[in-house]
Amino acid sequence: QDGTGPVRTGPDGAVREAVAKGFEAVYGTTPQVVWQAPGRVNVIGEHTDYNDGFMLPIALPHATRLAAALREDGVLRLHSAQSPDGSGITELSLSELVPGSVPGWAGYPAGVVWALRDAGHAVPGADLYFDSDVPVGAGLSSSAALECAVAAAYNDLCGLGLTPTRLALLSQHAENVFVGVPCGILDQLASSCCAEGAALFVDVRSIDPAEGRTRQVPLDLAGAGLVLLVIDTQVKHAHADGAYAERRRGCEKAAAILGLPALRDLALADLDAALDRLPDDGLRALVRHVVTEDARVEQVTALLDAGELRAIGPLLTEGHASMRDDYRISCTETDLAVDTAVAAGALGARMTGGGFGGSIIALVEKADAEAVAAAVADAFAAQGWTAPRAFTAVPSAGARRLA
Ligand code: GAF
Repeated sequence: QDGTGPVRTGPDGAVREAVAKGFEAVYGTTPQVVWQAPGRVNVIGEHTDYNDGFMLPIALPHATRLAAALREDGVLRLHSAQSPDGSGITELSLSELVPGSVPGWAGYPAGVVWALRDAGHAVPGADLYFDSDVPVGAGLSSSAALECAVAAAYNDLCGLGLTPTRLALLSQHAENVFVGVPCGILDQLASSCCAEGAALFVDVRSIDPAEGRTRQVPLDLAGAGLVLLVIDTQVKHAHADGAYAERRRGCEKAAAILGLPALRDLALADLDAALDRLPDDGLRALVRHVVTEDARVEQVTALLDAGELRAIGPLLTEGHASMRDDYRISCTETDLAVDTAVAAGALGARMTGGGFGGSIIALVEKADAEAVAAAVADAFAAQGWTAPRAFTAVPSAGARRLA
């Protein structure tokens, strides 16, 4: 069932040692610390983050591991065990780090070092060695895992005393400004702040957990006899980045027309009246998705709080229909995966992440998990498409140091 490659489930000490060995092989010295930051799936609440709304992600066991040692010469060196060029080391001068200056995957870790310095933390250079099993391009937040691992390791090494929430914000700033991707805060909060055995309810207007709004919601799937399947369609459509930015602009335009700070400020009860005030069907559909999606996050969270895990299924499937019909970010492959999973007995299913491919999640009875994954695999084979990869999402911890 697990087709995504090895999830390092060994004891922390063994994983730490393996990653430290990789560091030593590349840099010839020993690392000071080893950290890891996970990928995520979002249970519900898609494209709500940049509308100041709600979402409910869990962290995956899949993570980016980072072995790190500080340097005193103003140089940042980066190496990834997954780098296509094998043994290459990217060497950067801290004084030359400016937004847009570092192409490819190295822009994410370099961006975090830039963001820390931009925020007034005079952090030094470092040797960084990455080894990740978060599938890339699968909508599972491999970029956020990279960023949050760097932020957490620097926080530790430099004694910055920053909270996981603050580290998530710095990571998002790196992605927005240094890399130039206009993402919201969902992925970085999930990677930094999730807890084992729980989903993270996020209210973007109040992300400091001390305020009591953003909080851990216990999610014992196994105890309830359930499995949350992740099925990676292995498809990523090329226009995704432009389409994301376009929808974000559409939401901001609609909020401005309605005289609201953000679409989060539109109550579900006022939705129909607000739709009448918008000039076209395109904007109406965006607003309908965001407002109903925020409501779904609140409903799913209430059901989880009440221990009614099976009852969230239909809300997941409704969320998919809303992404497909109103937000128009689904695609043939994710639609077929969702429809097939539901027809094969899933309690509910939806695409997760930014859209235009990537992964779906399906909530299934434990006894049905293999049959549902097989049904989706068969449906893809019948179309002549690349085989999807399925695995079980176990709610895991956010960024942590491996001792
Ligand atoms: C991507 C973005 F990075 C997130 O901020 C979020 O908007 C998500 O798409 C959609 O919910 O993962």
